[in-house]
Amino acid sequence: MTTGTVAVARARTVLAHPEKRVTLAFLVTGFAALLVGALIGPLQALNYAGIDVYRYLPILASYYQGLTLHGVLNALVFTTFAITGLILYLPARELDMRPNMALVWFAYWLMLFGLVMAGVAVATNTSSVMYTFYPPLMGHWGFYIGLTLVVVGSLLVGGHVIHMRLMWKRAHPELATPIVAYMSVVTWYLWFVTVVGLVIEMVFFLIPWSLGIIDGVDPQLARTLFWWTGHPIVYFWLLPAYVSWYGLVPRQAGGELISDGLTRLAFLMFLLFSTPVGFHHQFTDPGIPAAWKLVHSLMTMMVGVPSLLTAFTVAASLEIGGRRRGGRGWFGWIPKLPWGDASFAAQALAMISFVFGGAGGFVNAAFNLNVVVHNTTWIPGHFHLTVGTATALTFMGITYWLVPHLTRRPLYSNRLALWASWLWFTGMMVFGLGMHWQGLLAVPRRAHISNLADNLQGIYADAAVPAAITGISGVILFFAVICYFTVLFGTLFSKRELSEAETPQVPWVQNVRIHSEGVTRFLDRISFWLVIAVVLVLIAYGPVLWDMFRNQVGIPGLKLW
Ligand code: HAS
Ligand code: CU
Repeated sequence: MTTGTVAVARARTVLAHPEKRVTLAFLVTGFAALLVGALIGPLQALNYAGIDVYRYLPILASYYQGLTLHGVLNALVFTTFAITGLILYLPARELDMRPNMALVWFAYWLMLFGLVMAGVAVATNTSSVMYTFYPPLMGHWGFYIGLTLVVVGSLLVGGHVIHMRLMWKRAHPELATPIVAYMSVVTWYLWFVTVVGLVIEMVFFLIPWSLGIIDGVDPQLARTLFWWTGHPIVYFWLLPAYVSWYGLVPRQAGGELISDGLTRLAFLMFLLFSTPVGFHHQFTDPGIPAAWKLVHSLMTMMVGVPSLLTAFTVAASLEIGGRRRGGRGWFGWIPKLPWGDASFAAQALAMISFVFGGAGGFVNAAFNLNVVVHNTTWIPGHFHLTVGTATALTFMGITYWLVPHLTRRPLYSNRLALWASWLWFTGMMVFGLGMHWQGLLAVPRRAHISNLADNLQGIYADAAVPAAITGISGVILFFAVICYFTVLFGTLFSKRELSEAETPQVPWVQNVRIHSEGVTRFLDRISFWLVIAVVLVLIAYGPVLWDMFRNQVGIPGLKLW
């Protein structure tokens, strides 16, 4: 094909699929945030090896400013932007519907505006409150309003995707929602139930407080509202990765979806059990009756079940692929998987990391074991295997086919992409080892450990080995970041254009339409399940929050930096 015909073909696909551009905008913004956030990561790891790089870095005022930027950009901004793009694009394509572009672009600009506001607030060291922004630490109002706008923008897109699915159902009442759209829509419903706590916290407490309209905020109430959102948000990060693990990766591996019904059931279980569990972040908080903490602890075990289901079904779907490629024996199918394909390898490695991240989660969730690990480096160890690898590495793996698909540019280098994926996986596993281990030796999280006061010097000397391991992981991860972003930008700025035939297509695992009957029909009534989810939240949070609302003790803001 000549350059001219390629350009014409390209213009045609852009016209036919205007959602490609906006998806790319969401992805690139999210990954740009990750680039900045992830480059700060090695500094955190080196801190835990006793090396204080902050001393030599004039652009960051403190360890805590660096940690805030790291957590906000990676865990809040990267995830929300990338997810919004991903689970807008996939269901729109699967349902073959055009999103309302004006609305979606408006949401994008609103989110970008919010990101700039919050980013400026943190960058100017007015809001070193970390990504949990617990009062009485008080940030700048721009920080709270900015983050709220990011959430509002994502809700606009989520509401629109839900609306698209309803329109599709109206046009096809006899069919069940196709599987990827189903998973995406349930994830958006989950996000709506999830954000209620945070929105109340922001709108009624933190924003008026930071603007000086109210004098104080009750830290306990604010923490409780925060964790209403703060736990299920982790499934908002995880489920888009599951969309890929269930709906796309098996195809990339030559396998198939094990069970359509089980997949839908797993997602509904997340919708039901993700939110009424937030007290597992507050086991050590006073003011919450132990009985309610126990209820949340048990509910947490329930929300582990759909992930356990996923481990078996996704592994089985890959096993089919490995056996079709000639794998024999119990484990012989594993080396036969397409490990040479960077997109597959990244996501398979992400799955493996999640086995360890998930197992640690059950330790955290156990009422009594939590006391050992809470507020130690064990916790960042846990969440770098979950959101930092299961989610982030999966999203990286997705970009290896999605960015060429959206832009018609060839992947910069599959080989370098493989390096990036393995380095990320190795770095995070090593980091996980070092941090979990240090946590068991009671090293606190979020501590500027490389700059201890004189009377505390040597207090963590028994953690020297895991501390060194943690430091090494930071160096590995630095190289992973360089490799990954070379691939991403190399792809985006490539001069070569792919022909239509060369451009990767969405690897749908199941391209058939299923009739809405029997159990499938029951599972497809998502709004019915939503009502049950809301009732469970009201039961789990109602009495405690009611009590807290009536007994508020407002505390003025503190700035410790
Ligand atoms: Fe967690 C704290 C409990 C999952 C993220 N978690 C955190 C924090 C974050 C976080 C960010 O109960 C810190 C918040 C803060 O700053 O304070 N977590 C759990 C439990 C699960 C869990 C029970 N967490 C996640 C996920 C996250 C995440 C997912 C992000 C994406 N977590 C806790 C608790 C705390 C906590 C307490 C508070 C601790 C404290 O004291 O502060 C479960 O959902 C985990 C279930 C997972 C599994 C694993 C299934 C494995 C799969 C892989 C399959 C592998 C295959 C391999 C197929 C059961 C699905 C195939 C083979 C090949 C060869 C390719
Ligand atoms: Cu949690």
